[in-house]
Amino acid sequence: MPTIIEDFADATLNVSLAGTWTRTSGVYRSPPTSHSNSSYAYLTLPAGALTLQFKYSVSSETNYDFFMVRLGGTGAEPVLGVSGEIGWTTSPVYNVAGVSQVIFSYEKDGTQVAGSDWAQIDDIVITTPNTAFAGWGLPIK
Ligand SMILES: [Ca+2]
Ligand SMILES: [Ca+2]
Repeated sequence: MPTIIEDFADATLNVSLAGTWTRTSGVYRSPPTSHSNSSYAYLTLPAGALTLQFKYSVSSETNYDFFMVRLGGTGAEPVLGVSGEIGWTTSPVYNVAGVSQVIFSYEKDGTQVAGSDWAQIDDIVITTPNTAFAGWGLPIK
């Protein structure tokens, strides 16, 4: 199955990302974020995307400043919400059929920071349909 991989090793991205996170030291990282604020990275999936997987790490105030992932719009329930000191971890494989946007966020409460005070993602893997397959739709003889 065709895959799109983004390792953030250089400035040319294979995926469509917007928001305030930036490519830093070969990863994609939340910017300095003040108390009671959030920072976002918006990943627009290619049409027909099937699955999404990525790596993440977090260094934040445990139970108060969170890395969150939502499949869909800002109102979608998070599929991942973690805090504290989390070394590089590979996410589950998420089914993103029918999803056009994935939102990564770093969301902070009103006081205190801990650790590096950031969330990071890397090694995004998106699978897409085999576009080379064009058998269906041919006239039956
Ligand atoms: Ca990387
Ligand atoms: Ca905090």
